[in-house]
Amino acid sequence: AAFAQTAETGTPVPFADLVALLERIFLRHGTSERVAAILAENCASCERDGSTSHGVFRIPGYVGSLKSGWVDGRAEPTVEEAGPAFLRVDAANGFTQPAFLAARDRFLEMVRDNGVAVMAIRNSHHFSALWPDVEPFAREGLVALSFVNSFACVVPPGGKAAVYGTNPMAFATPVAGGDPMVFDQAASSMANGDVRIAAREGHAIPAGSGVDRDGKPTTDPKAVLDGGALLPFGGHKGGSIAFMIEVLAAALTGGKYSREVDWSAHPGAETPCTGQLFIVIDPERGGTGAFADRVAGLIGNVKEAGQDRMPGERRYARRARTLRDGIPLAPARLAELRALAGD
Ligand code: NDP
Ligand code: PYC
Repeated sequence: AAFAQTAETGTPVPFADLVALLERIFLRHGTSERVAAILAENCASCERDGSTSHGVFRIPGYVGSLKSGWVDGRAEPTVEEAGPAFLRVDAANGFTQPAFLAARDRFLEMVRDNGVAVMAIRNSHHFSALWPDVEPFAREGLVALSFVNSFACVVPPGGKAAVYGTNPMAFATPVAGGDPMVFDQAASSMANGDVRIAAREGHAIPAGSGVDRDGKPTTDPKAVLDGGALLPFGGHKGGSIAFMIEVLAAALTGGKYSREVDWSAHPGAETPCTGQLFIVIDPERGGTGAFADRVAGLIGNVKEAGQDRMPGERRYARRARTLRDGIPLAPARLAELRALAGD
């Protein structure tokens, strides 16, 4: 993440061991085996790739939601065909990723048959990064876009009350001869997870990121979390993107708007229950026969022009390193995870 420091020191834990440890935590707190396996793989992948704001730091939040009864760790999603290229998925108050994966095979058939398809997921708790959802599509030769809304913690530009969530969007495209190009970014100045990490570690946040409870600019993460709010990135332009994501991920799917998320009766809950939209396109339907080469060419142009790093490259480099050397986890964090697993 842009702000949180990725831990590079600590006990190196092999990826498979981290997945197994997280799986035990989910199972111990009431999920089905399938849900535990999916969430453990997803969360360990975030930690592996250095997506620190959505790695193991989030495990107490997942547990809080499960323990408080806010989320159903055993939910059975339902998948409904709303047209030849439109799937509607009701996650039934469960986590989003198991609902998404339950529909994914049929969704891929729709994309192949029609050149494009939409998946609209509702009643779903997404508490992770989005890149794990979209990167695999690009590895299968497809272009993928996804949008999620979260919970009200972002004020519209010039506004006083939080209306939007941090509302991430992700884009993935195949690239000839290389890994997919994937960007995955919040519509806010920074992710709420990074604000929480800053508060925990006693760092200020960058000027212009957020406001306190009186609407005054602040660099104190605790003031943002305690009645304040984040700002959209890029002023009114980020505000419009946050708006679009509320429309696509909530109004269109039937999920809740970020400002409708009300977990006040579930102390400890942290996973917003909203919606997620996917739009996946088969780029071969463009008829150029050279799509992935063209994208590789564009990346070449961007790099020649002076951009030293494409989105996704940092993650891939860290993935290669941690798969070889293990994922460094601070001893206190590892102890906390083992305690949650009942080890
Ligand atoms: P960042 O600002 O850290 O990164 C955004 C994107 O920009 C990433 O693809 C990143 O690539 C890329 N990037 C970062 N720095 C550079 C650079 N110098 N040059 C080129 N590319 C760069 O992300 P955010 O803080 O906005 O979001 C962090 C995570 O939080 C995301 O994964 C998001 O999905 C998640 N999130 C989830 C929410 C939810 O409701 N589930 C809500 C809000 C956020 P790379 O990854 O390779 O560094
Ligand atoms: O980091 O902004 C965030 C976030 C919200 C929900 C999940 N992550």
